[in-house]
Amino acid sequence: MSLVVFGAPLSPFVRKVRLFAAEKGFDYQLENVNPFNQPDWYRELNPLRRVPAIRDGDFTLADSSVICHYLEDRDPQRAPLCGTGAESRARINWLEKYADYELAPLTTFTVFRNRLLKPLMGKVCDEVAVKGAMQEKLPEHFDYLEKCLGEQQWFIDDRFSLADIAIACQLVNLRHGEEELDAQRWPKLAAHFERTLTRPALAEIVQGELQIIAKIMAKR
Ligand SMILES: N[C@@H](CCC(=O)N[C@@H](CS)C(=O)NCC(=O)O)C(=O)O
Repeated sequence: MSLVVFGAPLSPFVRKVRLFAAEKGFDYQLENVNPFNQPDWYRELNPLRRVPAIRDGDFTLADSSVICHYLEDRDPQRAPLCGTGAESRARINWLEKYADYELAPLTTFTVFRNRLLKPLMGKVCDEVAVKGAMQEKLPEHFDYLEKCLGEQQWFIDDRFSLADIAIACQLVNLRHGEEELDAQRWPKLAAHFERTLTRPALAEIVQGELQIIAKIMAKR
């Protein structure tokens, strides 16, 4: 498989695809595309101009969820990450959507964007929005996820899946935005995050991201 992932490493959706590919054992190459300053050719890969997109041979595809499900369908037997059986698949899809559409607007598009991206673009961090996300909006989502996890190590059928990947990818952006999940209030979810971070593929990806952030900070 000659897989190319297009996107910026600090995007949680790009991270999701990279981690998914790595966990399935697919080699891939990351080609940097800045979501806020894209080359014209990128429109061919995604008319919505969002990252990530992939090229697999002659085939191109956009959207992290669509891409992950495509990679699963390419080789369903190899390290299955999207569940086996209708119920498991549906529950994994639900939590993936939950991460992408309920967590991301807060963890990534509010906390991470305000704390890291806006200052880089010469804009002012909206601390009121960050505090609102952390104190008023995210707690109900963390309560829900804490309950979903229960006594399991992994969200669905106690097997590592795309649900774990999607949720952890959002929490990485929260951490990049210098905020943390309160481990006293949500101990199971916090332990799940730490457990996911010890997976070699994610540890390597996050290490690379921290180096990028350190370089950006040094230039400021
Ligand atoms: N549903 C999409 C969301 C992708 C997304 O929003 N990516 C952001 C970067 S984190 C982006 O490209 N933003 C640029 C824009 O919206 O113009 C996916 O899962 O791939």
